[in-house]
Amino acid sequence: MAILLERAVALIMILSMVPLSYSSVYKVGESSGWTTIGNVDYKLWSATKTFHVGDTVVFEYNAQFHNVMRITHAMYKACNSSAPLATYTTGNDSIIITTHGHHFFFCGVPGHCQAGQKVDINVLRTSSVAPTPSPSVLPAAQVPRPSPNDAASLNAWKGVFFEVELIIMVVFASFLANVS
Ligand SMILES: [Cu+2]
Repeated sequence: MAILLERAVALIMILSMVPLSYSSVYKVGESSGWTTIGNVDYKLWSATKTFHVGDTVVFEYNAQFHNVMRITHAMYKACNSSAPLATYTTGNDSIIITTHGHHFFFCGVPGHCQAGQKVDINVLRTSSVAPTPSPSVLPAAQVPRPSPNDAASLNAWKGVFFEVELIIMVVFASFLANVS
């Protein structure tokens, strides 16, 4: 029984080290949150982040005064809230980014998008590489850009990790089934 416990703990430790370490949670606007107060520069906020597929963005706001709408690029540019792709209204909305490319959001309350309450979360195709230093440390131009080949091989490795995790989970499940 002690061996079983030891193995289980080891497996859980392995699992906790694998792909979960790749995803991050980003609070939009940091301590300011999602607001029209204080002229938060969401464009700048977004530009200082390196988003990856699997990351979570959190919109924190007073639900009496704001909301979150996911919209197309055209709607984003025009601040057109007539046909959002999705609307969030809890005041604490966690949205997992599941695809590469641009993800546009704004507040659908009249006038708020025009006042700057809009953000473009851009997940670069090569962004699955190690996190780059923050722009305050190094100007973006000096940050060495990984070659597409490096990114591809890293993506391949990520795939392998996911597979390994799956295999471990299957083995673990059958292992438990055998014991009981
Ligand atoms: Cu608003």
